Amino acid sequence: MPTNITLVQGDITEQDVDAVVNAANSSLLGGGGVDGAIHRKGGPDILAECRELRATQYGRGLPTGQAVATTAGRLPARWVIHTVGPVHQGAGSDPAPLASCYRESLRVADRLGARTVAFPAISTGAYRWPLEEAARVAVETVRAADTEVEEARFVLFDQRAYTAFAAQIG
Ligand code: AR6
Repeated sequence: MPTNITLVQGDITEQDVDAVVNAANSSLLGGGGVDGAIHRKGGPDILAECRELRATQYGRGLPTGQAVATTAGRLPARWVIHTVGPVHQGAGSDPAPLASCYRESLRVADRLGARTVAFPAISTGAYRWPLEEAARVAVETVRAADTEVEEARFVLFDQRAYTAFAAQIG
């Protein structure tokens, strides 16, 4: 069954879903933006699990375009799926690693048995991906995904991002 795509403007840390996706960096050790908000609100258990993942599986960091899960600490969600978006390198930047973030996050969600998943607009903040293109890649990739996830909810922080995603949904 195709995933039902929904859009909300708001804060991803407040979403009552099975899993929230974190726009992390390859260190998995936190940062600003969504990453900072998730760790702040979710509490120290998430970081402890991230450190464990670094120690056991990702000594050199989580590669761009991949995804890995931890529990969600004090967030309403059950899991956080951490993925690393690509940094935009200017005109002609390859969108494939950005698409991979969405695809791999859904793959991890399927492995967990998550049926509702909230995504931020990956790479559109500190990593500077143009919003319109990032929205197109996000929506196309989730639409095309072969997944058991029933709802993929894009959670857009501001009106501009919401409008860009809404334009892609049609
Ligand atoms: N809920 C939903 N969306 C949010 C929230 C929130 N609480 N906070 C920010 N956004 P960014 P990136 C939006 O910078 O571009 C971090 O330092 C924000 O408006 O969080 O993938 C990591 O550690 C923007 O549209 O992620 C990495 O080093 C979108 O989320 C780096 O930033 C993504 O912005 C990753 O950069």
